[in-house]
Amino acid sequence: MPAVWTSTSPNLSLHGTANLLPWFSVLKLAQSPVLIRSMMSFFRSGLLSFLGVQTLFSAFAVATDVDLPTTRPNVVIILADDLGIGDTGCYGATVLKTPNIDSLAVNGIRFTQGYAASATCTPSRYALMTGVYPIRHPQASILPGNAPLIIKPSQPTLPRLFKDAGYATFAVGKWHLGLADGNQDWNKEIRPGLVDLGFDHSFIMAATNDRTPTVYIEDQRCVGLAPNDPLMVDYQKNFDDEPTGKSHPELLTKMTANVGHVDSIVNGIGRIGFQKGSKAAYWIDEDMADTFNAKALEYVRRAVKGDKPFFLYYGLHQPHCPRVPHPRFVDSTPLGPRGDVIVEADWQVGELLKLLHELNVEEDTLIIFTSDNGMVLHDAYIDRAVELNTKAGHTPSGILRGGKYSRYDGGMHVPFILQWKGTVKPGISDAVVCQIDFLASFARLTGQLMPQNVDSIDTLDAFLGRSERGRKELVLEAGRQLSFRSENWFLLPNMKQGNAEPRTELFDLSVDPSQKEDVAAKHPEQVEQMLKRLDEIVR
Ligand SMILES: [Ca+2]
Repeated sequence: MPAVWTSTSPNLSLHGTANLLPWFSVLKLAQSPVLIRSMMSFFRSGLLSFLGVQTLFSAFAVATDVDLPTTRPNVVIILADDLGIGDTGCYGATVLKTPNIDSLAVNGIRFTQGYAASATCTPSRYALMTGVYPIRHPQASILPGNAPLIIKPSQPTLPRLFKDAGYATFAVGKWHLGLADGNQDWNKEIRPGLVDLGFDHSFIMAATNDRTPTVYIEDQRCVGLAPNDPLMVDYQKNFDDEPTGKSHPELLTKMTANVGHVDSIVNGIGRIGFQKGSKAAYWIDEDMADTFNAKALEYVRRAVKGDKPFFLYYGLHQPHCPRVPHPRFVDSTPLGPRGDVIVEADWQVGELLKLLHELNVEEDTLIIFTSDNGMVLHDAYIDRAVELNTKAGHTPSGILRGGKYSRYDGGMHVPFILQWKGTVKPGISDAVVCQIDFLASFARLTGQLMPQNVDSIDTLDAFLGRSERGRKELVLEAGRQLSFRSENWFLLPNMKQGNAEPRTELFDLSVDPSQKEDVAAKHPEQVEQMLKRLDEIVR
């Protein structure tokens, strides 16, 4: 790694305020032979006369790279919802076939130590989009569908970064970071929305597929509403005479739940939250994969025709519940609906890859496939996931302990693959990488200034397979409770189990990746040092 990056390594400060490379550091570090060579090369390139001061400033960061291509790649982030590390063939699944996701691993880098920042949707996505630990935001918890947007338009965001770098920016699929101010009239323009965070265009669901409003939202407006039958959403009380899962269980014709999900009924399935009006606009779960994919492919076609690189954020809705595949994927696995929707998601990935190939932009496109948190089998709806997975011997968390909602490693340790054909050499990396670092890493890749006041750090070299050194320290979260990984140590402060006194657990992942043996009592100094460091980071 060039000295200029180690000397200012934000690894040393996860608060991230030191992420910006100041002028004096540039001058001081210009003594580095690597930087001097890079600067000479840059000056010789003759580009300098075309660039303003700010671009020159950014260029110093870029100039530290030895081999990065001069053109900026398209960037696609595909984020599955609740997909475990053991749910894809390339990470060891045998019952479940995911040839398209596996092809990304064959042609790219498969990370064995890849992380979401949290074990649940909203906080995980907050970290990915903003580069800030979700524990710093009081509302970064699983949000209702009518929650206000929890990202400030003034914050650095991933789409804003790409937009500032001259990209066309698109979002498709699951959002779940809130919209507008919390008092939204869903029949009017929804602002602030994704356009205010840097997305040129978007086609999303507001929250999750088990929450109202169950309509698609395109460019800040709900799709297909009837002007004379306004859409209304409420998370406190029902609307008069509207059937609910509780009052009319006979209308739950497709799926029932044994925990909650008994408010408004849509497509024979109970949801969380009440809604009324514009029923023709409600989504049909079976068609959701086709709908999102059509839009994602349309955006890619449109972008490739233009003269800008593009950034596509694609939030897959699978395998989050309710799991309702299109009929052509039903019974495609022995795992029931959960397995079938993963095969459906893999098909979506395949269609996107096919289009990039057809458009001859594969080598111009950096693709990341990952998941927003670990796996969950039974998540309220009754779809036999536990029974069928056990019977087939499928282990969606692989060898990891825990899954969605859990502070153990399986809560946030997820599939994580990066493909950039022609530039990134295929392989397997054990570097610790996290979605929170997309912001700083892509800032460097696209020659932008490092964002300030974020926890995101530049791990671009690890993402591109040029270094086995990823994050030294990573704060993780589940339900506002923290876990802390430092090198191969994994700390869980104040674990509470049953009526026992809370205690701190410590695991050594280098010898115990399944977190079977708590070694806190054996290593009190390590515990103390990590508790102190964690406090320094998040205080
Ligand atoms: Ca999720």
